[in-house]
Amino acid sequence: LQQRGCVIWLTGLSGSGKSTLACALSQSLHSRGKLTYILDGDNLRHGLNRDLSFRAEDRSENIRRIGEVAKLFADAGVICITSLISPYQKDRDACRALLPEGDFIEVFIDVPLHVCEARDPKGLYKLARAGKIKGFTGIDDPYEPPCGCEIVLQLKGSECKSPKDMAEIVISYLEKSGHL
Ligand code: GGZ
Repeated sequence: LQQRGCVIWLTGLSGSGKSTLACALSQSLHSRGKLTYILDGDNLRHGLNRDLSFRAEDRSENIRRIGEVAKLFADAGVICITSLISPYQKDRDACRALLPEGDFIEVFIDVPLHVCEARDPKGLYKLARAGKIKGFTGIDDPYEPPCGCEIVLQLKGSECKSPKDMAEIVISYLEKSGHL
């Protein structure tokens, strides 16, 4: 196997497009013959992490476990893409510390709350505003934007970059960092 594994850690609000970017990125890497695996917070909460709530301690534990699993994939030479809100800097830093220098690539999907809320793909923001979901990230629970992350993906004017465009930015980074 001639592939150097790494972790591409996507962080951002609910509805910012993490899962969509993870899929676009994975497809693009597959077409280059790379092995990838997506660890999606929302999916893993139905299995591995089904005992965890959205309290701060449980979010930290969710992130810790997924960070450990991501490290195993990277050790095996896979490009592991994680897709979790991961709202706390200290939790993201702890996952970074598990990997060799340069192999943890933190990507902030910097979509403002009002845009995520307007998208509201699952209607969760509406429920949170109505007080039917308590402790929803961005509404009544914190999100700490990364400082010093490897890549920031922002809105271009009023338009969002397409998932494909965003995937290309990450791919260019991986080329420069020697992962491709
Ligand atoms: C945030 C919540 C909450 C609360 C349910 N706060 O957009 P989604 O729906 O599909 O993704 C969100 C997902 C967040 O899980 P993570 O494992 O990524 O979160 S964390 O990293 O903070 O542990 C959202 C849904 O679960 N969801 N309740 N209260 N998001």
